[in-house]
Amino acid sequence: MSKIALVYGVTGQDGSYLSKFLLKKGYIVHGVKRRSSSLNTKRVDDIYLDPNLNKTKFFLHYGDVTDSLSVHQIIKKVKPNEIYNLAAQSHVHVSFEVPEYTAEADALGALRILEAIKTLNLNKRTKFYQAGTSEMYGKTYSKFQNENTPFYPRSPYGVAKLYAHWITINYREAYGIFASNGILFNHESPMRGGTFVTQKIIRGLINIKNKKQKKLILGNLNAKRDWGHAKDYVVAMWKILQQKKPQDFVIATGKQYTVKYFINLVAKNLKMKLVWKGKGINECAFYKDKKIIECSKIYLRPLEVDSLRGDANKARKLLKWKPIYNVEKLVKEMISFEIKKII
Ligand code: NAP
Ligand code: F7E
Repeated sequence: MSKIALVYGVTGQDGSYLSKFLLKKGYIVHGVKRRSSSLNTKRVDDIYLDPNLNKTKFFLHYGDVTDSLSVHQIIKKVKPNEIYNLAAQSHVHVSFEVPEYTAEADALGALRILEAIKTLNLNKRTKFYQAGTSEMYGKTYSKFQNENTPFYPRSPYGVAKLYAHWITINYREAYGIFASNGILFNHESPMRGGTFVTQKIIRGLINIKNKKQKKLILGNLNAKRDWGHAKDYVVAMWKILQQKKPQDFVIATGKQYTVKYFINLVAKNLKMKLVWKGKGINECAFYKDKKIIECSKIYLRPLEVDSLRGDANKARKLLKWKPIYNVEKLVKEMISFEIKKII
């Protein structure tokens, strides 16, 4: 009998990779999408077939994690063996603008799913994965962050995710639900949304090279991040739910680069020679004597997370997980995908 998975956030970057991974493993996959006036399913269009006309193992349901009734009804109907809660307002900067909504979706969303598992008496049937984040570490004092590092979130997003982290542990301990947190560091891919810094840099520099854009305006170039590939990270999500006992894992590459390093890497791959001038908010880059990169306060956050670097030794040992992609391979794949879109 095929296992049944329910993926909240199926239309997002990770939701699309995870659904494809689970289908390959033989799962029946149900995904929850939000009703939207414009199409929001492009990342999963290649695996969707109308179930009225075709035999399929991939189903979509309308729902929202801010709506308890829909959460309850979908879980009651699907009775999944595994739920992956990837649904979130996932943009850190945006969370300063919509803090209440971010808390509704990112904090209480997890609670609503856990409460549905409990009230529907699915405690023994349904395992729960919570998409935690390195943003919960926020203001870091140690070089590496692992499962024992104290949390100090620096954004409404990080704070909301920390509630979801603890409510997951709480329902595991109080009700015996197999509920686990993945604490994932930044992961990117060709499916990454265009407002996250990696995709913004890649699309921006390709457009500038092709004379379709004049300038790329960014914020803090000195922030350090541990960037992996979403394709590697969804494997870890699945492995976390296949463990004998529910527990929490850091998933990261252990390598760290600045935003400026990432820009230079993309430029090198595009054979664009950049000349940097200035410091701080006045830092800028020239290409063929034209100023093409500038910094603006618009993209600075009220608080920044300066440095993140994960220690995923627990995952290496217990999950036998390690990333296949490094940052160079990730950048090459993202660039090649964008270039193919243009041709
Ligand atoms: P993403 O591309 O922004 O996808 C988020 C998904 O959540 C989308 O499908 C979105 O739907 C859905 N969603 C948003 N609000 C919702 C709501 N109220 N009800 C139901 N669905 C809702 O994010 P991602 O990069 O795939 O990340 C997946 C999860 O991992 C998120 O929870 C994120 O916070 C977390 N995370 C991400 C990273 C990373 O570096 N990527 C690292 C750590 C943790 P629409 O398509 O309709 O917007
Ligand atoms: O920013 C700096 C920015 O928005 C990375 C989410 O998936 O990972 C992601 O959150 C860094 C920050 O990702 C721009 O200030 C400079 O220091 O790509 P980002 P994030 O904030 O790290 C975590 C783990 C998650 O959980 C989140 O869901 O880049 N930066 N200039 C900029 N960032 C953006 N977006 N845009 C700029 O112009």
